[in-house]
Amino acid sequence: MKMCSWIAIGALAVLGGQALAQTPMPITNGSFEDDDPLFGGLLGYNVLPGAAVNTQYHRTGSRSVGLGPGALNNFIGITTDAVNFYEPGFPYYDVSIDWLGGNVRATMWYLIPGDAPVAGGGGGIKLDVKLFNQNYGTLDGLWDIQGNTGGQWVKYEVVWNKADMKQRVWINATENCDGGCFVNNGPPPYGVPPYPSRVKVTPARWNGTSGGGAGSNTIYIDDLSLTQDHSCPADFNGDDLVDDADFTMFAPSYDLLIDFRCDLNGDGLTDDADFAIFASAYNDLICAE
Ligand SMILES: [Ca+2]
Ligand SMILES: [Ca+2]
Repeated sequence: MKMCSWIAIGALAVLGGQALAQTPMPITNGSFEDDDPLFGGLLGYNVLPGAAVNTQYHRTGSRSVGLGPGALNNFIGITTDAVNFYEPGFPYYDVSIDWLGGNVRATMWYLIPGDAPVAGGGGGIKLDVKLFNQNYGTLDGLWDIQGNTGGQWVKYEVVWNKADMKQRVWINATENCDGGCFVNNGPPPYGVPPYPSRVKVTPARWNGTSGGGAGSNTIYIDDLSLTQDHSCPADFNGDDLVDDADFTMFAPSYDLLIDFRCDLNGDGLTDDADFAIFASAYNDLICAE
C-alpha cells in the first residue's frame, strides 16, 4: 500500500512571500493591569513566588510584572493558569487557552534597568500543550534574557512550530513513558487521541544551569500576547502550504500506521483514510480555511 510515484508527478510550485495568517488567542489581562476580583492576585495568572506586580515600570497602562532574582535552581514566573472553582482550596491549574493546531507564537516585552543588570536567572517563555490538566508536551524556555536594556522595552518572541509540538507529544507518548506509554492506550487524559487542545504560557526566569545559575536583579515584563498561525491540518511543517515537504513527513507516519503525527481524521492512526485527505489538500497546495 505504498505510494511513491504519485508525488513525482505532483505539482511543484513555489509561492514566495505568502504571509501566514494569524489568529489572536485570548490572553487574559496581557498587560497585567487587573487584579482578580474574586481571588485576589493577578487576574488570569498564577504568580509564582519571586514574581510580583510592579508599578515603577510599565510599557502600557500603569503596571508590569517584575521577575525577581532567584536562588540556584529556583523557577520564578507567571503562568496562564486559571483558578479551578471546583477543587478544594481553588488551586491554579486549569489552562484556558485553546490550541487550534497551528504554530504558536508568544510575545512579550521586557525591560532591565541599565544600573541593575541581570546575571544568571535568564528570562524567557516556556510553552506547554495540555489536555485537561495533563501535560502532553513542553517547549522549554531559552532563558537567554540577560544583561540590561538600558531601561528600554525590548520585544521578545517565541515560536513553537506545530511539527515540533507533535514530535514532542509523540516522544512523550512512545518513549518517555514511565508507568506506561499513552499512545492509543487508555481513556483521556492518558490516551492519544484525544490530542492536547490547550496551550499554557509561562514567562519566567530559570536559575538553573541553562539560565546561567542563580540570578540577580529583576526582569520587568509587559504586554504578553499569543497568536497562532493558520491551522491547516495537512500542512505538517507549518509553512502554510501543503507540498512535497509535507509528503516527506507523511510517508514515514503512513508506514508506521500507529502514528498520530500525520493523523488527519482524528482516529490516532495514519492510514489510507488520511492519505485521501492529504492528497486532496496537496492538490490544493494552498491551505483552505
Ligand atoms: Ca507545509
Ligand atoms: Ca487517521
